[in-house]
Amino acid sequence: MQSALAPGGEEAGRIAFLTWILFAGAGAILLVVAGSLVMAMRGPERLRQALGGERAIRLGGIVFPVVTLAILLGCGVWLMRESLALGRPAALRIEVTGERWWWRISYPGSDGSLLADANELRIPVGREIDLVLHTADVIHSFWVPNLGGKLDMIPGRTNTLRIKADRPGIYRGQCAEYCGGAHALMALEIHAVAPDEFDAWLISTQAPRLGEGIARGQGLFQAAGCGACHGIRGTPAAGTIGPDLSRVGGRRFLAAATIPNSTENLVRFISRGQSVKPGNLMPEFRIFSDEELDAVAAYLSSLK
Ligand code: HEC
Ligand SMILES: [Cu+2]
Repeated sequence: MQSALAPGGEEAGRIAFLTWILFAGAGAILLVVAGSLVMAMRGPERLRQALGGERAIRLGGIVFPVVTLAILLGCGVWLMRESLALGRPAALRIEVTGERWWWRISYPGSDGSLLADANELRIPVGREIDLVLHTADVIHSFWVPNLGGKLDMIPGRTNTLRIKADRPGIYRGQCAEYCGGAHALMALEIHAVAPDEFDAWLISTQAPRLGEGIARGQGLFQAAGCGACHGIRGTPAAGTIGPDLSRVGGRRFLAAATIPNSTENLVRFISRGQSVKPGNLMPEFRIFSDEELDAVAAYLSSLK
């Protein structure tokens, strides 16, 4: 469930708290205003005069909003100070770059290298993480409501969002700034897993496992030129234009959480991707026979 009212971490909890304060405060003010309106029309003469006087307008129309909004602003900045990651950086920093229309992810490898991945962000539960947000093209906005606030990815700028998941789970997010044709199909998932599981995963991702019986699919992938845009660690495919596919077989969804991951859907995306995700920047590959498509899909599914 993608909802800012079901927090899965402290940061999101603070935002939900602020939201409830706003709801309650706005509700109370609405009641008072509606009550005053009725009194101003139907109330006793003295009350009507008081409500229509200049003093009521100065107090209710200027002093009250200025004071309340100032308190709310202070409250918001205070509650949000952690997520702005202004102090010391978190131990784990993961780079997320908005692309039309998918998410590029780079984890820090143990040897200082960057490990490329895409569309499914894995984080350890209970640890603070700084998401270092960039964009490769236009303005995107990173928003995973159950884990934290929304932060724009602005050309030429780096914004840092601090998040922490309190319990394991899958949290869905969505690009929250219109970024062109396939914007609505630019979602992502954050998988919060136990810290040891995360560490093991990060080590294993350095040299992803290549499945067996996939030589034909791998050969076709190479020959068709997929490697010009896609990288797969441990193979000659080293493209960086499209999502890294080193672990594509292990993702729950394809094409930025557009369709569930399956060999069938891999075939669909490769051969008729424009009908799956209209306007996406990967050309459709109609050169393959059905048998060849199956082989390429089997190869990609094996990359976990
Ligand atoms: C011109 C560059 C380019 C070429 C060549 C290319 N792709 Fe892509 N590919 C992309 C882009 C860009 C995306 C992201 C599309 C989106 O989600 O908006 C993508 C997405 C994908 C995805 C989904 C990845 C994910 O994380 O869900 C798969 C699978 C894929 N391509 C396979 C292939 C295969 C197989 C070939 C060769 C037959 C190929 N691509 C050739 C650019 C390319
Ligand atoms: Cu967008």
